[in-house]
Amino acid sequence: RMYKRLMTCRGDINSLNVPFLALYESLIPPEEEKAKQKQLLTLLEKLVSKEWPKAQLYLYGSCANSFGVCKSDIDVCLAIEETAMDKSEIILKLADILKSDNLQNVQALTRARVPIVKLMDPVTEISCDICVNNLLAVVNTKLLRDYAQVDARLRQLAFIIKHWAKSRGVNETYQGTLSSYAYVLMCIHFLQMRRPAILPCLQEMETTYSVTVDDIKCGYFDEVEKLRDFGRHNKETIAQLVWGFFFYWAYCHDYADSVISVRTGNIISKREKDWTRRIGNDRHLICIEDPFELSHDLGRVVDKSSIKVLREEFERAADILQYDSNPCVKLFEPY
Ligand code: 3AT
Ligand code: MG
Repeated sequence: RMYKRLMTCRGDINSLNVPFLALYESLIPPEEEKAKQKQLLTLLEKLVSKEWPKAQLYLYGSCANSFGVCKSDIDVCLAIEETAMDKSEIILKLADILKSDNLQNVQALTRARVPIVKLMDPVTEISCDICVNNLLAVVNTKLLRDYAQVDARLRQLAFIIKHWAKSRGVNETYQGTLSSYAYVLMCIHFLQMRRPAILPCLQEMETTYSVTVDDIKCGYFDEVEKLRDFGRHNKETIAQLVWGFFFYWAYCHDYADSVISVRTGNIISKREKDWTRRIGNDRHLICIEDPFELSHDLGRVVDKSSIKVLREEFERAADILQYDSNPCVKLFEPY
């Protein structure tokens, strides 16, 4: 009965379009911020090239995938062919190089899952994480950025979902909730599944961009300027989509059997992936396939207690959007 009652959203849902779009606009980083990021990247390039003339730096993550809100940290990848040193040694060496300049709080985190150097640049006041040879992240950053070009509603939806997740404390992988990257994939998948579809499945189309990284072939259609009117037959508004997103994750997703897959633009079964039982620390309680690293479930950080937290938050959000008299305030209330 609950399901039936909730199947259609409230009649005045579109009154939320204005506040949602205002929130989205307020989260977009100003142009000066982009310029400062470039400035810091140029400084880092100069310092790194003294030691490693052939090395390259790439921006990745939210500063480059177009899903970054204002005042985010930046993520940088150092691409280097260095056979004499292992990753930890490179990280330590990199930290030494950067310490010699007037960068602040330079720290080498060699034991993290992804080893990084952290630092803060006092001139631009930007904090930055630098990883080594994590080129899959550079490629998945491009995929996300390309999807954002297809339909403006993706960026709007993802900003609102990320803002909600941060406000509600469910964007903390170390506490068993989901990464920003996972939330953006959930948004892309949700828009691929609308009927008519709002987003295509770029990996199922003709390959116009292709790279092989760590033996993984990453290819997809990246001429996205040709897809600008792809979603025109679907007139759903941002308010309807935000409601639909939470409604899906609260009441429709089959947590027992389903894996969401941006790669196929479809739902696939856990059996097909052999993700039906816990292996080591991978519990597969909510399954989100990485678009390129197919054995990688972005939900693997979620455990028995955090899945409860997540699902309760999805239900809370869906119910607020359905019944609350002031949903825009309530939805983002700090937890
Ligand atoms: P924030 O705005 O910083 O919250 P973000 O998009 O920068 O969002 P993260 O800082 O969580 O997201 O991650 C930075 C990038 O690293 C995003 C993605 O390109 C890559 N990445 C993150 N987690 C994973 C993962 N589990 N598997 C593969 N790539 C990942
Ligand atoms: Mg980031």
